[in-house]
Amino acid sequence: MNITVCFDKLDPAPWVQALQAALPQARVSAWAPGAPQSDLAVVWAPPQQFIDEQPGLQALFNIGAGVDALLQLRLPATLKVVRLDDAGMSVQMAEYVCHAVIRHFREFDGYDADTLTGKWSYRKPRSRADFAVGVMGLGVLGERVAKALQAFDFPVNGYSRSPRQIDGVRCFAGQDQLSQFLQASRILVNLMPLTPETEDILCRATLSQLQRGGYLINVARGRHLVDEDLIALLDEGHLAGATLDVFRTEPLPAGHPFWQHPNITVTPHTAARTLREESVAQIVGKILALQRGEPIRGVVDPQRGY
Ligand code: NDP
Ligand code: OXD
Repeated sequence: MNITVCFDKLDPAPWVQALQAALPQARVSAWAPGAPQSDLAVVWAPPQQFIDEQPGLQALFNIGAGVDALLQLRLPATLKVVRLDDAGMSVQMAEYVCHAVIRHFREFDGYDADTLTGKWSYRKPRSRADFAVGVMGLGVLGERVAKALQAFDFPVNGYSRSPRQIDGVRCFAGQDQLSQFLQASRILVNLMPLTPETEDILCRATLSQLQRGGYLINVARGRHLVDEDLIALLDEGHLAGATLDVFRTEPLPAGHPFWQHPNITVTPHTAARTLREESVAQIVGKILALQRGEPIRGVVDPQRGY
């Protein structure tokens, strides 16, 4: 079995080494133009040339949860695309989102500002009941986030494409229930995949339905958000702030208004990092399962786009 590794802007060497150590019977190598044919590939945002030069591939293992970059390529219809299924990302995502929610709810930005001027000043306790959190996307990451928020007693709403049931979460599904979901939420967490259906979904029409003083946490993809609409709603006072981890262009260009906006916190696409050890273990487990003819989790449905 030949396995090739093809990454955009990431050194493949440690992955080649780790995969080779876990699969001594296979031949693992980093892809370069003109490389020999492989059976399987481990990829992150590979170029179209890679796909075109490797028509014998049976499966692509994506080293992230989101496959939007991959599905923009022309892929053979028979090629199986497999995404990471948690692999240590859900706990990181839960940490990130809970941190952002609690920082906003408890007004820690205000205390940070007071520290700078040596001011000792309490803020009035706020009621959790007034800060319902809506989690858009109840998949591997969204469900973990919803449960983590519940542990802090926030009211949690959830939104997905198909109906879901999660204990203690008020679940909404499908476009027909989107307005109800938004109107029931004050803090919105986006954890949907980027697909033609979800592109630009965080826009004036949706964000303005959040309760007044709303707060956005976008940890999915930058192309979900219409940047100008967010800025306008913040400046008009309908939204109180936003924590953004993902952007239309990454790195976020110098001079982009998000950098300077007083109510926006920017992080560099780091909410849930791919962990090499966990990811290699998961991918190797799936390769061996496929060899035994067993079903695996995380196979992408190209029609749904995730
Ligand atoms: P999953 O595929 O497990 O979950 C996706 C969820 O979104 C599902 O609940 C799905 O609904 C829902 N969904 C999809 N399309 C729609 C739609 N049109 N309307 C409503 N709901 C929809 O994905 P993960 O939880 O593993 O990952 C989610 C995303 O997080 C990734 O695609 C990626 O973009 C992002 N991500 C960001 C990271 C970061 O560091 N910032 C790190 C890792 C991932 P249903 O349940 O009905 O299928
Ligand atoms: C992912 C990401 O999709 O890191 O895994 O964004």
